[in-house]
Amino acid sequence: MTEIDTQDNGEIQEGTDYDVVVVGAGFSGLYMLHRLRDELGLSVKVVEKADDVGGTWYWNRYPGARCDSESHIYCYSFNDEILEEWEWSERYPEQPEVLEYLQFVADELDLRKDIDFETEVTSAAFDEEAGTWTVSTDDGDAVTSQYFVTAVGCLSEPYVPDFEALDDFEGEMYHTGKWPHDPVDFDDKRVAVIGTGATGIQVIPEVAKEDVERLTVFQRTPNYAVPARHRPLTDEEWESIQANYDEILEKAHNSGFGMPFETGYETAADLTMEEVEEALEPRWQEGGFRFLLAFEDLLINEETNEKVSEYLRNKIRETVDDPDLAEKLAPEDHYYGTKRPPLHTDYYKTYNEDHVSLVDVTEDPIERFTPEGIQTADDHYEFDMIILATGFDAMTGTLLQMDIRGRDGLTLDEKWNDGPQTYLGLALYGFPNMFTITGPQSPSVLSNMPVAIEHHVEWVSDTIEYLVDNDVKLIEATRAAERAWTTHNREVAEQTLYTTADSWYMNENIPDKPTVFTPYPGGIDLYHNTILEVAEKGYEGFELTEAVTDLGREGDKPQLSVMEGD
Ligand code: NA7
Repeated sequence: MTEIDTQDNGEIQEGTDYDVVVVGAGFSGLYMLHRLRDELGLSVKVVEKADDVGGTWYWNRYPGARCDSESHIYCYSFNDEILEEWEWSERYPEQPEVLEYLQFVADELDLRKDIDFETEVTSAAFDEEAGTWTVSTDDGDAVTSQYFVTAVGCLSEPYVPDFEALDDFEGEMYHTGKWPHDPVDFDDKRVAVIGTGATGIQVIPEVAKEDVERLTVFQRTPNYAVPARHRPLTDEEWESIQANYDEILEKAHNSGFGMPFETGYETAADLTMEEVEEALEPRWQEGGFRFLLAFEDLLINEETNEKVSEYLRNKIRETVDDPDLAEKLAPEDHYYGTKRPPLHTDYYKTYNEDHVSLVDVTEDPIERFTPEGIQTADDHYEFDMIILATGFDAMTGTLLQMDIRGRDGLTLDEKWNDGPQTYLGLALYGFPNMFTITGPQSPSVLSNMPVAIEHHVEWVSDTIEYLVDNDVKLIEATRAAERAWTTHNREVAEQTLYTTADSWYMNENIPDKPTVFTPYPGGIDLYHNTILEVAEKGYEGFELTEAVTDLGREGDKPQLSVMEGD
């Protein structure tokens, strides 16, 4: 155990170095620190791998990296001064602007002094006798705390497919999720991009615009992308946002996706294709996620979805000059919105450029990397640079990296062997006093993230306040509540079209990961009411323990991966 400098913190709870250790200094970790330290007066240590705040927005610096939520709602709502002082410049914030915003918040709230940067959590273990967490870091230190909060984001563990001889490639190779901080020079280079998810769709047009000799895109599955219609925000727009900010944010916080947009029609099932086009066209012209909300049953009704998907395929056919290429870019394998729906700026048009080409790896698979480039079944392609836009070990990847151990030394890895099991996506049976901000089985990636984050951070800090006020030492989800939530999550997902797609929502992008729908698909409004109700009912589904000695009850040991129906 190392010496802890406690000068900057408030009173330390007897027996631990900190009241709370938080992992991560992105949107969640920063707000968690502020709530716990400045509003509850607790001693908090935040541990962050990067050398600055920002989380996702620290790492994802690739050309074209931009948030698909509109800037005025991709922000904190809890602080009026921050809302008034910060002015977004464009409709969607680009990565540097979001990063700057989070740096601004960190400065305004004086958060940096309680963050250990360039420090990685290597393990977190619950000590049953003491009823505390011991959090170890890669610098050899370890600290104890009463509560352990993960604020690690949902897309923080870059995924690199196991391509044969990947390391043989002698040119430059970058993963979009770990993009260099120094400028990357594209001039006269032969560049490959592997992957056409939301990231590939952002990076491809930007790289094509650079002075590259040629750009070759390796596509496994095409994606439906809707135009972002990105542009600077005018003074009038910003004034109107400011004048109505409270109402806008309240609407976002009480909506299904965390966005203040109106839904359109109930269904497209009984509409002709012409009527569907008429309904969709204004939303297409307006751009952005309003398109998703044109029909309320988009994600539960195959007939509606097929019409919307066909509309989108037709848009691709209208834009791409080469009809064969257009068909390759038009998805037929999944329904629109069942994979994360990307927004784009000039994505499809980019394929009309002479120096841009597509390799469909379902027809011509990648066999291996070579020192000069990529060998497919049919061809050898030479490159100076390969960009991997191959996604993330989403939602559970970063949590599983950390060697988290609960009661009886049960590891998270063992517990989630058959897929994540949580109570409300916030807490785990067998892991007392641990909370997961935007954890698996919470709405997280199916919503505008800052909204989901604020709901969680506020719930966790209100809960800790309740525990402190009521002299409760330990809180733990019951096994029954966890099972019920896991079953509920699965049952709600099965009522939707989400489960029909091979997506990262289903963990399908990572070989050997159990196929299970991971975020909570019931809507952020419904979900938020549920967690508030749980608290109002005296933390229904949780066991609250006043003395640490009550812990470790005989016959109530955490079980390995028990799913309902196993
Ligand atoms: P995604 O959405 O997981 O996309 C990854 C892409 O990489 C996708 O097109 C994959 O094809 C492709 N991929 C993955 N493995 C391979 C192999 N082995 N060969 C060829 N192509 C491959 O990640 P993104 O970074 O685009 O987006 C993640 C989220 O970050 C995004 O939704 C935003 O919320 C921010 P596939 O579709 O699986 O066939």
